[in-house]
Amino acid sequence: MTRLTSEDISNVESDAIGLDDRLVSVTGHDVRTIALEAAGLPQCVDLSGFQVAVVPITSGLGEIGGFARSLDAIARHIGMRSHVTSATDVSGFAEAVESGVDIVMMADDDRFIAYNTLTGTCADNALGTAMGYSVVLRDAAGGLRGSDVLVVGAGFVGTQAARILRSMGAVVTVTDIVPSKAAAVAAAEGVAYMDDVREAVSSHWLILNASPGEIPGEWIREGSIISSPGVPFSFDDEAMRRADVIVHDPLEIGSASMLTMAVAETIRKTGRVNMPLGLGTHSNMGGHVVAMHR
Ligand code: PYL
Repeated sequence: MTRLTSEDISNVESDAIGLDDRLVSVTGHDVRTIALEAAGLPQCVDLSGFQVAVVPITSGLGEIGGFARSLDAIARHIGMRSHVTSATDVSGFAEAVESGVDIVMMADDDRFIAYNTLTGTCADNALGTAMGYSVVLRDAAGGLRGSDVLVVGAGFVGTQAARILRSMGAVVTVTDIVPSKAAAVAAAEGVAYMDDVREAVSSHWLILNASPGEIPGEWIREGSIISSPGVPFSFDDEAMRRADVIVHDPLEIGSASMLTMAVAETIRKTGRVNMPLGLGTHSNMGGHVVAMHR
């Protein structure tokens, strides 16, 4: 997993890049909507009933400047209540749990999780990122059923994305600079693979890029739609000219999707939701859903 730098995330707190506006222009949906879709929750879920605590973690390579503040801002941006704990590490986790929050978000050098204090489950950022960016690709493409989709990168995110995109009805091909990794994911997920990354990229116009490596612009087909969680962002000017859409952010879509996935665990476990009067009968989670918890 490539480690973010404080420079990578310097715009997250201020949302200076106007991610929502850019996402709405290419997918029709903002981060909150995409994150709820990624978690399989209806758009009317009231996230303000959930409290998040972000715990800075100093282990290993230590804190990333602005990381905890950025996560706090993302949680608020999708409508949740959130704060950063005053303590770090174990003390910060204890502070969060003892304060009665619903979700604890924290990351060391190897894992980035949203811990659900009610269910004891961990929503993982790799899955959240794969879900969120698969939804982005589907929405930007106007649906993926029967469409050829390429996943670049056979790591944690790419593997999950291959499974998710296949479940969305896409005809998935995986490629990686290490062909054996792509072959292994293809066998495990029941999808195709291509050894040659350049040939794979140049033969697809729907791409989920889950690799840290650069994809040279001359490989990219005109009009491509690229959903790209890969850190760092590595598309050259030619790529930006040829592609119709390239969606990338360093943290928001994956973190927001991880939070909604953690929230969905609570809703599933409690099963108690308030339905406003007059909505008549509802199946599943229809109508205005306000998750009750505690
Ligand atoms: C979560 C990001 C996405 C890509 N790479 C992952 C990464 O940079 N992980 C390291 C996160 C370290 C956070 C540090 C802190 O500030 O709490 N322990």
